[in-house]
Amino acid sequence: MFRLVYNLSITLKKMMNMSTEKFHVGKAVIRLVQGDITEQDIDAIVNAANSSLMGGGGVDGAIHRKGGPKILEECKRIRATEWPNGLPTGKAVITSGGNLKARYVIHTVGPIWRGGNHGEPELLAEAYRNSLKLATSKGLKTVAFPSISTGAYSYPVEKASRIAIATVKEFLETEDKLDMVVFVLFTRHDFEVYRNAAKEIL
Ligand code: AR6
Repeated sequence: MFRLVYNLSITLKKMMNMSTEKFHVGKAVIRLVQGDITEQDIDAIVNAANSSLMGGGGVDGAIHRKGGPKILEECKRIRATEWPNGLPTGKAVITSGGNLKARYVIHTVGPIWRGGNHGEPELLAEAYRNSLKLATSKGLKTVAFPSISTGAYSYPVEKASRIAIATVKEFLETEDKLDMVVFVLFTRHDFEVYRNAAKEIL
């Protein structure tokens, strides 16, 4: 009996982790998956970083932990050369993927939620747009995003998901160099929220 319940819970967990949804925009695909972005085998994953580029908690911490010290070294170089005062909100930079399966990490800074009247929607859209622009300028074809700003930066996920999906859609409509954009949502709840937004917008 214990074994049956145990096996059932493993199967259910696997099924939950396998949640995935696919949408088409032009010749590109937008895919939503529930999971861990550090496991993605893809050209580039996007890091929801902070201006320091020196790492932190959440997805940033997970990427640096799994990616190893090479990523931080490259971030330090970027700070020393391009952005001595830190990477401004909405901008993006790129490093290698270190020990990750992903070839590159694009680091961007989402806005901290301060009620919504401090330019947060436009800055969040900029973070997505500049990450995508950087990916295409490097000739990359596939990019995975986490839900930028909706963790430590407290952006309400219902609002953020609409901006994320609409911004990626707009980008793919005006530019046909990317094959696939994946949103990797860490929790079942976030996956459902993004799926609802995608069904409405795409
Ligand atoms: N894979 C996918 N998504 C993840 C993962 C993962 N491994 N880990 C967390 N998330 P956050 P922010 C989700 O806080 O709100 C950092 O300290 C998480 O559940 O990582 O942009 C930085 O250094 C949430 O849905 O990023 C900054 O200081 C989403 O990723 C600050 O947090 C974003 O949560 C940035 O805050």
